[in-house]
Amino acid sequence: EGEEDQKKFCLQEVLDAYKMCLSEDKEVSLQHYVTGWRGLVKLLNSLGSVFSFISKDAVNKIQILVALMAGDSGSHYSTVQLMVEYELQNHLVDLTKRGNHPESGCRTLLRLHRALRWLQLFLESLRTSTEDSKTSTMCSEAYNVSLSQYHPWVVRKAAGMAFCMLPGRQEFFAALNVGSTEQAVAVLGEALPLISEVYQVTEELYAQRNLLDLP
Ligand code: 1Q0
Repeated sequence: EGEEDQKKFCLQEVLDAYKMCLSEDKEVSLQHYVTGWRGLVKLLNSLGSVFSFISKDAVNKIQILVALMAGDSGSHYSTVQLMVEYELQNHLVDLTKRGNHPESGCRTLLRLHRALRWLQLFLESLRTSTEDSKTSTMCSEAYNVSLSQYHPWVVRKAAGMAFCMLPGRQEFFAALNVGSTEQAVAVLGEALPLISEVYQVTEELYAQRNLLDLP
């Protein structure tokens, strides 16, 4: 394993990624979007191996996007806006049913985008939680009103079981590696508006282009 993989998760890194993700004219940088997810996956992995079925899927999607960025058409994948234009114009997206393009950038990013909504709700709940709040409850409540609607019963069941294995609030905040609980809450307060804006910009772009239901 490389040095990078062993480095401890740090919430500040994720925060920085989302800070750099949006340009002044609201272009979403794919590079920074991916960096944000890489950091979150690192955190998820540090919480235990019961979450690996989740992080494996996230890593798979990250790798699809990284390959597109590094590929021959990489110049069209610097921002989400350019990616959408390029893939639509060149008919590289399966729009109504799975076909020749099961791994388009558009449908792959949509899966992460939906997960970002879950993250937004979970972090907001964590930020405003009190000492006796349960992380597993906050996590599943966020999941139930967001990402779960896109998952079949068996995945929802597995996710529910994994949530029960989340560390308690105190330990969870410690895993964020930004100091005391109070400091972690402050960094979450800083991160949330950034994550929300990235989510909002992507949501509007996908809605305009009718891409919110890509198979
Ligand atoms: C802490 C627990 C994290 C729980 C994350 C909630 C997601 C649970 C969903 C589990 C499903 C994973 C199995 C695969 C599903 C795929 O079928 C599905 C659709 O893709 P496809 O190709 O079949 O159409 N994939 C997804 O929906 C993508 C799911 C990606 C989830 C990525 C979550 C990684 C992030 C973890 C951060 C945890 C720490 C949060 C606190 C951070 C504080 C800053």
